[in-house]
Amino acid sequence: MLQLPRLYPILDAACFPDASAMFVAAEELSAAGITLLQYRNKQGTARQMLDQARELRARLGASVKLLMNDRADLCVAAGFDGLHVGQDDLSPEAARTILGPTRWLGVSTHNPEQLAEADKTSADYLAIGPIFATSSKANPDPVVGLEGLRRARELTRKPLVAIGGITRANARSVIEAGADAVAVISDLLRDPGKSAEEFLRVLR
Ligand code: 3NM
Repeated sequence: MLQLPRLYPILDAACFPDASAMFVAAEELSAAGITLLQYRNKQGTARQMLDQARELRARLGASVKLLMNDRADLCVAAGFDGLHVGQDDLSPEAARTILGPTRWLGVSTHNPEQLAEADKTSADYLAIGPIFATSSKANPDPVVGLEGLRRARELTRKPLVAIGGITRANARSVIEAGADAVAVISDLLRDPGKSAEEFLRVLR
């Protein structure tokens, strides 16, 4: 089974004024010691996404595992290490046929039914959220809370990623409720390097 680092930053292209600002943030996160990063772009064209993904791969080298959001084709084309799919994307098994057996596959879930379903697939890890209120996602599902996270923990032995509204202030409580890792967008945007260092410190 895969061993996830406790901090799982997500770079959302929509949060940056341009691609170069996003690359700078990625390099700061890497210098701070993160080892896993998801690239998320809900608005770009396939070509823009592939260009940006390849640039991330080239800048970050092999010390950071890179996961693509949604797009199995771009994951493979960019030489990424894995894919993260949501409930409306390719099914885990369809994604797996494109990824092959060794790339990582993660699946978003938002309630116990989805989690139990995803647990039966070849997903390498499962995500559950939103744990807390979030403004980084359009039309988020209802908040599951720490109680929902504890229940999720009982439903799977796969590595469990918590997402949604997680900050340096509440990250520790999320790990204590049973998450193996915390996925974070907004609390890493301002001064990414310093924020990542603080996350890594509280999650140690
Ligand atoms: N997925 P922030 S919540 C991308 O519930 C995403 O599956 C969610 O951003 C889910 O750390 C979310 O700024 C947004 O809250 C996470």
